[in-house]
Amino acid sequence: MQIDVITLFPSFFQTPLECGLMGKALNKGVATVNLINPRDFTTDKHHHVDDIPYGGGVGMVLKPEPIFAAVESLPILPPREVILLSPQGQTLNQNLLRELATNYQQLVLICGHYEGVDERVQHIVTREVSIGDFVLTCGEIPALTLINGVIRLLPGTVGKVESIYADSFEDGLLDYPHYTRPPVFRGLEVPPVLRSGNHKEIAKWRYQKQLEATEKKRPDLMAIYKQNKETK
Ligand code: 4FV
Repeated sequence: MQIDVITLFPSFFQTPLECGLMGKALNKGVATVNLINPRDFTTDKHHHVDDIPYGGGVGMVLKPEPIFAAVESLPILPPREVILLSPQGQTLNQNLLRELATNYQQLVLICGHYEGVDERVQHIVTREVSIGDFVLTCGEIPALTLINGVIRLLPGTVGKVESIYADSFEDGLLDYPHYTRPPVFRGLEVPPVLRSGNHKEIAKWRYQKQLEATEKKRPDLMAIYKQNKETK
C-alpha cells in the first residue's frame, strides 16, 4: 500500500513513522508513506498556501491551487481513495480502518489547517474522515491516527495476525482484561483461571469479561452486538 500525505508540516510525521511497530513495518516495506508539501507547488514568490475567507470572518483558509497541484503530481495506483481529514467527515472506527486496509492500493491524505480547506477541494476528495467530534489545530494528528490504524492491519505489521482479530472492536466487543507477572502485586492477585492452563475455561472467562466491560462502558456497542447476534 502507498500512503501519500499532503501536509504543510512533513517533519510532524518524522519520529512517529520511525518508532515501534510502525517503524519496523515501514522498514519491512509493508507500506510506503510519502510526504508532499503543497507549499512546494505554489507559484507566487511568497509561496502563499492560505488566504483570507470570502465573506469575511476570522482565520485563514487553505488555497485550492497548491492542494490540487500536489494531488495531481501523484501517480494514480487504483483502487485509490483521496481522503480529507476534517470534523465534517464520517467518524473513523475499526470497520472503516479494515475497509481502507483491505480495499485500496493507494491512500492520499489531505491535512487541513486553520479554518479548513477551500470547499472546491471537495472535487478531488473521494471520502471525508473525522477522528471524532472535537476540533484540533491540524489535520496531521488525524492523518497519523488513520495511518497507524491502517498499517497495523496490513499483513506483516503485527507478529501474530491472531492478535489483530482478538482485539477490541474486531468482534464488536471491548477487549478482556490482560495480566502478566508477578502473580500477586500489592496484594492484587491475577485471576486464578488465567494461571489454570485450562484454555476452555480461560476463553469462557475472557468472553464473559468482554461482555461485562462492553455492557458497563459501551452499552451502545452492546446493543449493536446483541442485534448482530440475533440476525446471525
Ligand atoms: C479533525 C478532526 C480536526 C479542523 C480545522 C484541523 C481541524 C483544521 N480532522 N478529525 N476532529 N481538524 O479537528 O479530522 O483543518
